Amino acid sequence: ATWTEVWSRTSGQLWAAYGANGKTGIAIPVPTQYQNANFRYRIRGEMASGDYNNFYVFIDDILITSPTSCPQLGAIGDYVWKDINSNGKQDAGEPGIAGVTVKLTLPNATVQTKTTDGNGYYLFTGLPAGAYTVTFTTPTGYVPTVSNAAGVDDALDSDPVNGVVAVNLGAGEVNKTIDAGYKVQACTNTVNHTETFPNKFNTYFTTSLYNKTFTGSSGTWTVNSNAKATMVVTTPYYSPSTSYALKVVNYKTTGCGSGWTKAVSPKVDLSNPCCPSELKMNFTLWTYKVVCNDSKAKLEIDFSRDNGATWTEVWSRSSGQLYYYYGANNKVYISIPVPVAYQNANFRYRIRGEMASEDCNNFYVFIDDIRIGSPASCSSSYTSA
Ligand SMILES: [Ca+2]
Ligand SMILES: [Ca+2]
Ligand SMILES: [Ca+2]
Ligand SMILES: [Ca+2]
Repeated sequence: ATWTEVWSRTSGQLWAAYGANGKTGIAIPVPTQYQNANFRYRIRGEMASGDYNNFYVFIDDILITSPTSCPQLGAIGDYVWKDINSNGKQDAGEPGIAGVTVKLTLPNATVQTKTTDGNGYYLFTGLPAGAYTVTFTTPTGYVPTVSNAAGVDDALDSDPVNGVVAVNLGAGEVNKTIDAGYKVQACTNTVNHTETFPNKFNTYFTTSLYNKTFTGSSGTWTVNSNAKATMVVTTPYYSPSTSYALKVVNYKTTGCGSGWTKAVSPKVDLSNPCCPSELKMNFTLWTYKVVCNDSKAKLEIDFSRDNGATWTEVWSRSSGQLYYYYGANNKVYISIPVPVAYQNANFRYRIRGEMASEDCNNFYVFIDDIRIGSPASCSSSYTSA
């Protein structure tokens, strides 16, 4: 598209230098910007309007050569890896990451692009001495590990700061210490839960909950009807050491010798937590008029796989214990471990209450903030979705 003139002679100059039908060899330097690059050349002739002699050029031997003082060329590379233990060091067993885009800005501001190979390697070659910039593109699902970690050899560390490394390359230098480490980003799954309360929900409480707003760890919800209340909870990202409010349950048993009254939760989806071990459910719990002293009156919380066919008791208190620990109309916060069998799986839980025959006081439980969290000691070697 754009041509640069490198040699031009008039016909008088041509005649003076070569004569008619003269055969000669001429040397024309290749311009600097076309050295070490692909280029084309063209030959153009023009005849004056008053002169009808013919004009021929025949070229039969083109040589492209290099001077003996050619600059020594170097290279910059060479590795992008998965820093599983997040220490900023290339440790044994930590694999390379393929397909990562790496850009090299040359001293003349032009940019070259490479992609890491199947083993995480890249290499820019044919580089004269000068000031370069290497820019790494963070691969999807990863975040950068610590840069230039203290005490780690430069040959084994991660170099980019905000994705960029400045490199001063000497003549003929091959620098393979420009490496980048990444760790797996926390999972980014969100889940919406909707819960509708049963009719006459508010009548279970001495103070109506109508129009009351409650705040959980992941948002707020409002009781928007006297008859029913709907809550939508969007969980935050599943990641270690965070928790989220899940649903609301109310529970009531009343009357003498009422036997078990059950409340069963919707299915709880834990099929894709980042850190499935040591999950706990935390309940905020109100009790009302727990005055029964008969041990036959009690409250239980059970877990089951998602079909609810087989229940496992995980928490049980008699009314005497409830009263002893929490008193009447109290608000408490309890933590119940999710059984191992239900971690990383779908499950339901149920709350059951039983009233003794000789005690006719009412018995209520209201749970408004259920959280499923992971411990802060979660391993960093979990994998993303
Ligand atoms: Ca490491
Ligand atoms: Ca370094
Ligand atoms: Ca390095
Ligand atoms: Ca390296």
